[in-house]
Amino acid sequence: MKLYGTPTSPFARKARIMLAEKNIAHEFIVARPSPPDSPVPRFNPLGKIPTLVRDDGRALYDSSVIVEYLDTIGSGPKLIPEDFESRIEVRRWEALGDGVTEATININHEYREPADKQRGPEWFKRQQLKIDRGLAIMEQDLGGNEYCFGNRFTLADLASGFALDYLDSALPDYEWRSKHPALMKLSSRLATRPSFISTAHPAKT
Ligand SMILES: N[C@@H](CCC(=O)N[C@@H](CS)C(=O)NCC(=O)O)C(=O)O
Repeated sequence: MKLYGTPTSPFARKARIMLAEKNIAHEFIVARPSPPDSPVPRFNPLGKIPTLVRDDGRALYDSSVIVEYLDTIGSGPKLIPEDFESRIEVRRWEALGDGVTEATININHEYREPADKQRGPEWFKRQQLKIDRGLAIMEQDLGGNEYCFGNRFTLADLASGFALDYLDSALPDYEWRSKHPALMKLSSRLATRPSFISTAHPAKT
């Protein structure tokens, strides 16, 4: 199978961490979604990464569908629980990680616009609040536990981890650690996992 994405895309990284956790052989095709000659829209009408192309040629998107597919076909412990209530709870964590990441992307992209073209402070504040409130709930729900859900690594940890790492990478001045000691510890623990190490965002030069 082939995963289309870029080394800096947070949502592609989410899928790549899952591929690594589940020991799934694949080809990582580096492709940006937006250039006119991008191969991505051929497989994904939405023109977004990650896009997974299965060996039978069928394409899957978005990251949420991709991680469920990979969790089911890969080896090792399941990262999305079977039990309904547990699955819904892990999916809620995933939604939090995805939502914090979307707000981070929005702010990061807007900063790249010329100052006179940027949306106003109210817009920035709204995005910032999504991150602030998202992290506050993650901190509260993690509490003193080692894992976001249950007693082992799941998609809930994966989702929190990719969101926090992208926040560090995209908005390095956003200081979240002092107010979120549980998330800080979680992030440090996740940073030692081979799946997080092998997919880490490239260092900025
Ligand atoms: N909800 C999507 C979000 C994916 C996404 O926003 N990907 C970005 C790169 S990180 C992208 O492809 N942006 C190009 C576009 O939106 O046209 C998912 O979970 O896969």
